[in-house]
Amino acid sequence: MADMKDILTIALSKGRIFKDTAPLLKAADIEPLEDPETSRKLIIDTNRDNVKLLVIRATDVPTYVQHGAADLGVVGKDVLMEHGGQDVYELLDLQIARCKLMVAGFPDRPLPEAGLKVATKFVNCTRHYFAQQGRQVDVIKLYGSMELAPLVGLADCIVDVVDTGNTLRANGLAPLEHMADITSRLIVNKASMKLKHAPIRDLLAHIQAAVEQRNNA
Ligand code: PRT
Ligand code: MG
Repeated sequence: MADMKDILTIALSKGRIFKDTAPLLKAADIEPLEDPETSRKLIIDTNRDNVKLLVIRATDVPTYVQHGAADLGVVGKDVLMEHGGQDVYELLDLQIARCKLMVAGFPDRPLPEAGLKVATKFVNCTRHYFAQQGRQVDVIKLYGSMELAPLVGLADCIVDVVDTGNTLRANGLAPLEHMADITSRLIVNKASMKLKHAPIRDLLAHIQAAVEQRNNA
């Protein structure tokens, strides 16, 4: 039985992040004993006595790591920026789940100079981006399907992550302004980094090697 102080918990979300993280974990000799995509378990044991996976919503990952409920996490930079990253260190850019944070709207309609209404789940990022440019905006918080907001007059534009742009196009929208390039990051709780330094360093070295090997392949 592994000593509790040597147990590492890694928080991550199902879907694209798990899919792209699994090969990196495997290269670090970490394999889940159950498939998180189909299992109803929220804590997944791995082949390693001292490593467990917490499978949670993408937006909750920084919160678990901030409070030390998970030692480590894998999270999109978009979600991390929106959270603020309190009490976590960003250890490594895993260069997975690549996308862009963008302002999007109607391709043929310029955005109003004043009274711009922006619908998004990224309210902090959005306020920061427009404030930096001295543009006044009304930010409308949504939890999903942002593309609908301009179509029904709820907002002039949206702020969302875009990959292929197919979802925007399918709704008659287009990217208008590029805010940030996004990839997923390995993050760690600041206290864990001190208390569990050796196993975290070891894990980091293996994952880093896996990222480099994949990039050179
Ligand atoms: O889905 P859920 O509400 O649980 O949470 P989530 O959407 O935050 O999680 P998830 O798993 O969908 O995304 C996790 C992370 O993947 C995000 O935080 C991003 O960093 C990253 N990522 C990469 C993306 C995309 N690509 C992406 N395309 N996240 C979301 N999308 C959305 C996009 O907004 C659009 O609605 O997927 C849809 C398809 O995109 P297009 O441009 O290819 O049409
Ligand atoms: Mg999603």
